[in-house]
Amino acid sequence: MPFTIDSARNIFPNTLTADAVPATIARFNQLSAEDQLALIWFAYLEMGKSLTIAAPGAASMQFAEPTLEAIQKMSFQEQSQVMCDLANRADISIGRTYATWSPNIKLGFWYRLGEWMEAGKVAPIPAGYKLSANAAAVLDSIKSLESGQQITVLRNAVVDMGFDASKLGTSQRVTEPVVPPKDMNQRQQVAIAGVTHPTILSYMDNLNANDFDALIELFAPDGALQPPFQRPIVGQESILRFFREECQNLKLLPEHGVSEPAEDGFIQIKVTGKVQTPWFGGGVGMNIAWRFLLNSEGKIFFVAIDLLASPKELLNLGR
Ligand code: ECH
Ligand code: GLY
Ligand code: GLY
Ligand code: GLY
Repeated sequence: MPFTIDSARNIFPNTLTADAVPATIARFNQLSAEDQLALIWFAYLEMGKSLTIAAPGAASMQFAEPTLEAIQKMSFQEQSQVMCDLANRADISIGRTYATWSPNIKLGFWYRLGEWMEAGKVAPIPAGYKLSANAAAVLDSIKSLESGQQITVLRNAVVDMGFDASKLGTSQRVTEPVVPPKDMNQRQQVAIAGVTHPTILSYMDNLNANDFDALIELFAPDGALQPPFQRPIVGQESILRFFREECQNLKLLPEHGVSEPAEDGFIQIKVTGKVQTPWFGGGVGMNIAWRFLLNSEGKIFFVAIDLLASPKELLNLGR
C-alpha cells in the first residue's frame, strides 16, 4: 500500500518524544489566569539564573510596539486585566491583534512586558503572590525538565495566548521580515555519521542558511512537515510560509543517522542531533530527531521534527 501522510507519521515508531511537554501544558491550561502568569514569571526568573535570552530585534518588535505603548499608558489594574485576558484567550481587541502575530512577535511582546514588570513600569506579579497548590506542582515539574523542554513549554504557552486565531474572520498574519539567505561563502556544511543522502544534507544546510526557496524545492509538491507536538503542515506553499514565518536563524547540528529502504522505492531516514534557537543561542541545545520519508525521486514526502525525551534518545536509531 502506498504511503499516506498519516501512515508516514508512524515511521521509526520507537522514537521517544518529550511527552512531559504536552502533559505539562495540559496541567498549566487548567490553572487560573493569575496563577498562569505568576507561574511563568517564577519559571522565567528561575531560568534566567542559568540562561541568557537574546533581546528581540527591532524588526520583530516594531509590530508589537503600538500595543505595548497602549498597555504602558494603562493603570496597573487595567494592565493586569489585559494580561489575564490574554491568558484566558478572551475576546478583547488586544487579544485579537495578538492572535495575528507570529510566535516570535508574541515572544518579543512578553519579553518587553517582562522587562517593564521588572522595572516597575508595568503591573508586577504582586510581591508575595502565593501560587495555588496545583500551580506550585506545575512549576516544580517545569523546573525538573531539561532546558530544551522548559523553553518549549514557555513558547507553547505564549503561542496559545490571545483570542483563538481560528475564530477570527480574517486570516491576516503579521510576521517579521524575511532575512536574506546567507552568502554562499558564509555557509557551512553539515556531516552526519551514517547519512550521505544529498536531500538530507541539503535540507540541513539550506535551513541553516535561511535559504527557504532552495529548501522548499527538496519537498514533493504534496509533501508534509510536522513540527514538534503539532499536526503536519501539508503542501509546498504552506511549508514555505512556515519556514519564512517561524524558522529564521535556527542552527541545526545533526550528528548521527540511519537510512533504510521502505515500500514503493521510498527511503526512510532518521537523524538525531541538536537544534539551537536564536533566542538562546548555544545556551540551549534541544535534543531533536528528524524522521524523513523520501519518495522514489528523492524528494521529501514527509519529515517529522521531534523533541526527544532525553539525551539518551540521541543514540536510538533502531526501529
Ligand atoms: C512574563 C510573565 C508573564 C507571562 C509571560 C512572561 C514572559 C515570557 C517570555 C518567554 C520567552 C520564551 C522563549 C522561548 C523560546 C523557545 C524557542 C523554541 C524553539 C524551538 C525550535 C525548534 C525548531 C525546529 C525545527 C527544525 C526543522 O528542521 C524544521 C523547522 C522547525 C515572564 C513576562 C508570558 C518572555 C523566548 C522552543 C525545535 C529543527 C520545526 C522549526
Ligand atoms: N532574539 C531572537 C529572535 O528574535 O528570533
Ligand atoms: N517548538 C516548536 C516549533 O518550533 O514549531
Ligand atoms: N521556531 C523558531 C524559533 O523560535 O526560534
